[in-house]
Amino acid sequence: MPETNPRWDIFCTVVDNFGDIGVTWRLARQLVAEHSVRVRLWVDDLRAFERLCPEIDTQLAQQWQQGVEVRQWLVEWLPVDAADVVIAAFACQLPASYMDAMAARAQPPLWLNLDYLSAEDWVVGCHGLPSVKYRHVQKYFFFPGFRQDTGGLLRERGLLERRRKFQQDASAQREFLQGLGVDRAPGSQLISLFAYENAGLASWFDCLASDSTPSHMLVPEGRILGDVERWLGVEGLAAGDVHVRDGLTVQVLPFVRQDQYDLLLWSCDFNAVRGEDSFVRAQWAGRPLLWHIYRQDEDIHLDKLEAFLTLYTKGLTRPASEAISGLWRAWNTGVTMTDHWLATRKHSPELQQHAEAWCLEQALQDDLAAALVQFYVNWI
Ligand code: TRH
Repeated sequence: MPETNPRWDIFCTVVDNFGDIGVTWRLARQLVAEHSVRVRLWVDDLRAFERLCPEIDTQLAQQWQQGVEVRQWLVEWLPVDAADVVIAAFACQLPASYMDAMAARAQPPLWLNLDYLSAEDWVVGCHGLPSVKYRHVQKYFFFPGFRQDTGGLLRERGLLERRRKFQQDASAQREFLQGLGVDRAPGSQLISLFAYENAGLASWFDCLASDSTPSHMLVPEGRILGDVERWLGVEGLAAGDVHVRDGLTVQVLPFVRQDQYDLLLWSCDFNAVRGEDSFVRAQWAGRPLLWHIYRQDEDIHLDKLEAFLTLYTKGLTRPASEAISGLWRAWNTGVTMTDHWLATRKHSPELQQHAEAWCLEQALQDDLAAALVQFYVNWI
């Protein structure tokens, strides 16, 4: 990569879970691959990173992965020059001496706070606004989002074409699933389940078990396994375990690398996802989804949920809209899922069509990496 290409620094603190590193790693790769910029990704927890990208060597202070320079963000910060563009992901606090390095540059860098994803109305008004200043270096808000006048969503070039090709290729799907040890029973619906602890799980699983259409539930190892164990009446579930209860087969999968997770979502008829990154990826899968939103104090996450539902359900018939909204609300408040799941099943052809239409509509927006690059071009 020519030395003249702009240099970007992306800072990521892993607060909990995988969303912080999931988003920044995806963004860093895309900036390098599609915009020829040089990216250093500073991460304070390489073990979380390793789960998404097993090639990561957690011992190294500096390494290159897929064209991205990955740097361990150590507590003892060693001075470095500041880059042309500096992204603090999710309001993380930059090291003090790095801020001094930003201020010491002849041409100050573009300093951005990459915010959390929300469909709320106020995001449009705040996207791109100046935030705080450090000496003469101005910081700006950069909001991802679902509407024009936001920063858009992460979407790699050619993603939807790759997805469509895979979904039309039964043998590629079979091969991928077999690689995970999954043998889909003919006529069964395939569901992926990635969620936080959830009291609504038992009622959903009861419903699936008693359905005349068999279901095959794929559960990557993670926080939901405790609820799955309680429902099955077993302990110590691990990747590879398969349990059948009437019409429901429950299979535990290993936590797959990030690029494989897309293939899992593309293979399933219905995806339960959580947080931020898996939520967006499930939308690009073009299949109906169930979102377990990240919980926040004073239930403000429920406002975010409603804001998204308002956008997402536009264009659905009223019964289908009520079915999917009811299901999402139940899942996020831990109440019984039974009636909502039955209603969702009833409207499944319409919800399927809608998922594809929503995906195409969202893909009309500039993707987040392109929007960031454009923001920089406009700023210089
Ligand atoms: O892990 P999360 O719950 O992350 C959350 C959210 O980002 C939330 O908004 C934030 O506040 C909190 O972290 C701190 O869910 P998310 O965002 O979906 O991230 C999961 C990542 O893990 C995503 O990049 C997909 C990836 N993944 C795999 O790579 N393999 C897997 O098998 C699975 C299930 C997920």
